[in-house]
Amino acid sequence: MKEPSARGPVPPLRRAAPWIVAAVLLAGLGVPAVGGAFGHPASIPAIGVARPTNATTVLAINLTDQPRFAPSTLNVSAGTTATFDLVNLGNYSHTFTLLARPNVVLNTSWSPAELDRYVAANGSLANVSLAPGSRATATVTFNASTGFDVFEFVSLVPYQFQAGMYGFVDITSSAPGLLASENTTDSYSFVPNALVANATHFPFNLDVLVTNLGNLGHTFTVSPWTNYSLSPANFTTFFQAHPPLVSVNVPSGAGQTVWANFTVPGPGVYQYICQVPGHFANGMYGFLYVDVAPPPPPAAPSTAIIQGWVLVGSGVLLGVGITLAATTAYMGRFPRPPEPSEPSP
Ligand SMILES: [Cu+2]
Repeated sequence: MKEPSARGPVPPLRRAAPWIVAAVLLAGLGVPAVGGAFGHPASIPAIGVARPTNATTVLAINLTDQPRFAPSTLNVSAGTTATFDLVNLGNYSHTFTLLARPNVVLNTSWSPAELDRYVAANGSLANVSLAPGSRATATVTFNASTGFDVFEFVSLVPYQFQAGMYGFVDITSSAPGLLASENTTDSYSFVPNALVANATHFPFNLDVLVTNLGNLGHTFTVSPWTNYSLSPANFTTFFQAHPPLVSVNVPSGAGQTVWANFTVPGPGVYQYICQVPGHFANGMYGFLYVDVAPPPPPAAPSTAIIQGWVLVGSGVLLGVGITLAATTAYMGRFPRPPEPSEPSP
């Protein structure tokens, strides 16, 4: 076996070379750690809260001596401020008296006194008297919680209600009740990935304005089931069996928007996903919390560029590296090599 000493003593720096390389590698791990490359904080999910719509509408009603309201049935979207534009076409006075209590149909066999007592006891949303030929307006806000309610209106002039002068305002489901905003990104995420909608009546209408912050096309697809987590592997077959509450295509291109208008049948947690292949699997989903408290908001992100554990870890790595480098530069390597047995010839 050839003795190493046969080639003469190895220079100390050459003997130390592997240790120096190892030390540089360790120090190299520490430098990017200090820079935060391994401690990059995840994006913080925000929570979007649905708010009532603020639409306004004008509804024209004629009051006649037949006596009738024309039309006698009106549709108003929940969340709408409605202005009733009232015109008395007749030669008698009439009133437009919109009852405060929803979903009550008054009995036309009541006497005028009984009708007056009911209105006095239960209140009205509007109560306007119109002299013959006059015109007046009444403005009433039907907030989001009135979705699917029906309000009756009557004339309180004696015996007009009993003769058929009444009608109904239907608060419809076909138009906005609550509004929310959602965004899509090219990093396969919904921002926010939690929406909160609080309602007192069900079902109610929720309109979500989805804006594309990136360039990729997406879908906004809401599961019909509550408290059920979809799987990237089975959502296609799931939606074939259980159609989503809504599924809209979010057009590609930054700034593109689309409305997702749908009816929420009841409280619970609804998952929404992007159906574009691969997007859901990459984390493109969120949850709609309906009358359910969302999870507590995440802790505020640290404003420190370098977090404590990153500093400690990188400090240890740098220390080990510096110690090894200094030791090998001074001593060569461990253990010390055997002394040469004999001088070279
Ligand atoms: Cu997508």
